[in-house]
Amino acid sequence: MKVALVTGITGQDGAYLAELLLEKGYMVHGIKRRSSLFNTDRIDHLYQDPHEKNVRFKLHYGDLSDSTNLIRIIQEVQPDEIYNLGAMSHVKVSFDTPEYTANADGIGTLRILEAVRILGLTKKTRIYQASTSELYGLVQAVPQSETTPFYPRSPYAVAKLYGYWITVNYREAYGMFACNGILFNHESPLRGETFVTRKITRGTARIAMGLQQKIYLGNLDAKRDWGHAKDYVDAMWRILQQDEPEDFVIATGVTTTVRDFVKMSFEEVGIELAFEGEGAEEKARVVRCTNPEYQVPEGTVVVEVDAQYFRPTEVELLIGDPTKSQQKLGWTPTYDLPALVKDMMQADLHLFKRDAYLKQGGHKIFNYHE
Ligand code: NDP
Ligand code: GDR
Repeated sequence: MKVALVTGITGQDGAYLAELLLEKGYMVHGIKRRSSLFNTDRIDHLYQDPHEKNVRFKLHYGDLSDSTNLIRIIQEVQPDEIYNLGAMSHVKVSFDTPEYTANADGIGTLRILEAVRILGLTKKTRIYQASTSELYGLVQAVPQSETTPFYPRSPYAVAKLYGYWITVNYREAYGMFACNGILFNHESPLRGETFVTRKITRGTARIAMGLQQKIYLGNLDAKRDWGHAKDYVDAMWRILQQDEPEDFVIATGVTTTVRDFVKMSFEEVGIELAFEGEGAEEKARVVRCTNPEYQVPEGTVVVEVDAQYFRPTEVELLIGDPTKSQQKLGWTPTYDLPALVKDMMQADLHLFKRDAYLKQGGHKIFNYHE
């Protein structure tokens, strides 16, 4: 049985990857952080009682900032494959926590590589590093491929740049099977609530159900190449099954503005929007609502730009060139953007039905939103 170790297993990608690896018959170990509340919502359905026989899913407490902990876990687990998905992954928040981000996302990657080397596992253990399209940052050329120069635009991207290069360096210096997946944005119903797509789909669902009045957003002109996380974790696995270690861009090759993502989400609940104003003054009003289930009056302002969400340095345009991954990995996405939006909207409508019932029953419904 192959053994995998996944850092960041409690995150969006960790959850989908763990599911995929279990389906493929792996023993899956994951590293979770200690937190004052349960933080395993996304993987609770995979939990197996350690008292049972033939358990194939096990969690270990740990942190990418703690070398000795990583060395101990890797020694105990002796993984065939490590997927290093753990990171402070929010670009805007990295401007507030730059040093921590560098430690977890940059040096954290080094700690994994070094642990494998120290333990003499360089020939046994294959390593996947979660690199990112944020490395491209300020546009140098489009579409962005494995050979496009990097120009990171945030503390997050600069930390990931270190992670990218230290992975390449350990591959070249020690002959390790260590690969970067340069993944463009990928989303899902499990996406963190403060990333823009999920903020929009959950906001749209809540507005349709009368639980929220407006969504406040930042730069609506930003363009992203959005895919579905389910497809992207399959690419991660394929990258580690190759004969030779290499880096791959994983993307759909289609780019869309945040504004158009907003329109598409509202269309899912039968609401047509019109945008007016520019920059920090931009708003969107309801033109018509054709779904009798939802009553949002014509003329209601449901989206407003709030400059607090602008980033000190922005990445305006991402569009990936997936040619290499299509040819060498045989990877093609199964979800296009309309299918992704539909999946996320259906999940959020389902989720917030519960809050709508509770509200009808007189319960107070709180919405913490950033
Ligand atoms: P999430 O933010 O959903 O998950 C991040 C995971 O990392 C969580 O499990 C989190 O734990 C964990 N984590 C955070 N800090 C540490 C730390 N110091 N030590 C150990 N674990 C830590 O991210 P995604 O699942 O979306 O992304 C997975 C990886 O892929 C990340 O590295 C991200 O930067 C990268 N990436 C993501 C893309 C995307 O579009 N989703 C695109 C390209 C790259 P907890 O649950 O406790 O917070
Ligand atoms: P990104 O994702 O920064 O691309 O990083 P995010 O969804 O945060 O932003 C995408 C674009 O939307 C604009 N935007 C807003 N973003 C957020 N979060 N909140 C808003 O209110 C808002 N309004 C507009 C942003 O300015 C940006 O241009 C994600 C993360 O998953 C990274 O970890 C990963 O590496 C990259 O994708 C690829």
